[in-house]
Amino acid sequence: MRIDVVSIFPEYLAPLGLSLAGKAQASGLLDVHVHDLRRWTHDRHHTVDDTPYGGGAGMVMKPEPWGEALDEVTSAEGAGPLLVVPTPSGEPLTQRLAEELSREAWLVFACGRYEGIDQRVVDDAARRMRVREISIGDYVLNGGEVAALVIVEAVVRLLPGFMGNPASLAEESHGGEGLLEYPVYTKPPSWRGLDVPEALFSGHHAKIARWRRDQALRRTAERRPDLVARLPEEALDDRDREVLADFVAD
Ligand code: JAH
Repeated sequence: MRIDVVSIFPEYLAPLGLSLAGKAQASGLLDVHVHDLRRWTHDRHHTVDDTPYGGGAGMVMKPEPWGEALDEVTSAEGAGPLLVVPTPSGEPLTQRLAEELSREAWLVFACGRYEGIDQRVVDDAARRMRVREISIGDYVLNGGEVAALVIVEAVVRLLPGFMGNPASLAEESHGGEGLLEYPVYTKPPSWRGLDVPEALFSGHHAKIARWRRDQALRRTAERRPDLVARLPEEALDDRDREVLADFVAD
């Protein structure tokens, strides 16, 4: 996979050279290129922002540097890029979306700052490439860079051949079960007066699996009632329904 990132703070993307994405790059699975948007400005002050039409607080990123940057960055031959624009008004990042992105050959991230990028940049890009405006959560950051890092991390760990153990991917939170993960424990069996739950010492696989599922259901009901509401009826057995009835908020 090739990833290009355009930003006025390219140094913000330095973590892409470290650990996860760094290993993927060293192994040849990933090829990351970070670009300074100001390279596509032509005035002496390298201006990238201007006041918003219609008034309002803050500044908006001018379209011209973005247009030139995206023209040049996306001009290479080969697979058509997917342009990703991190924005709080985008579609939510989910594990399913991360899986979709992991099947792309080429992602280009446009990281805005200030109040965002002139909408015509996205509308123009969409004339010749696929564009997805993506939100990593309902909060506002100072720019799209940190959101781009989050999206890249969620995607790169899914690249075929990245992790040693592909089976461990399917088992994790939000892998498809629709439940939060159960709590996990390791040695020692007692620590600071807290004991590992007895059920985990039974050695009975079915009993352990049932205990873990109870815990997962309990956590999900307490922390993510939205996920419980979306569980398909056929995903729940009678015991599941009993556990949920004990923990639904009322
Ligand atoms: C803020 C450009 N969903 C997280 C998120 C993503 C991007 C931004 N904020 C929050 C953002 C300012 C300018 C993008």
